[in-house]
Amino acid sequence: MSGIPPETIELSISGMTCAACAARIEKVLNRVEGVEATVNFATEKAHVRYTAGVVSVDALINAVRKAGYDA
Ligand code: 9UX
Repeated sequence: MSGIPPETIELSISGMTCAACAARIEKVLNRVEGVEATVNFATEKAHVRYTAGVVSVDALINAVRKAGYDA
């Protein structure tokens, strides 16, 4: 695909209490259109590659919040 190059952002995640939490957040973020995310439980960071204009940082944060965590 041509077009807008992806942006990357590092989100600080709070509220994860076990490693499966990280997997859950990863799933939630990756379900968002235009997003590729990995979540590190140990560092409490989400590394997110997204297409600006398709998805906003607010939308990423809201997805994390809706899943019961904070970013
Ligand atoms: Mo672990 Mo996280 O049992 O929502 S998955 S605490």
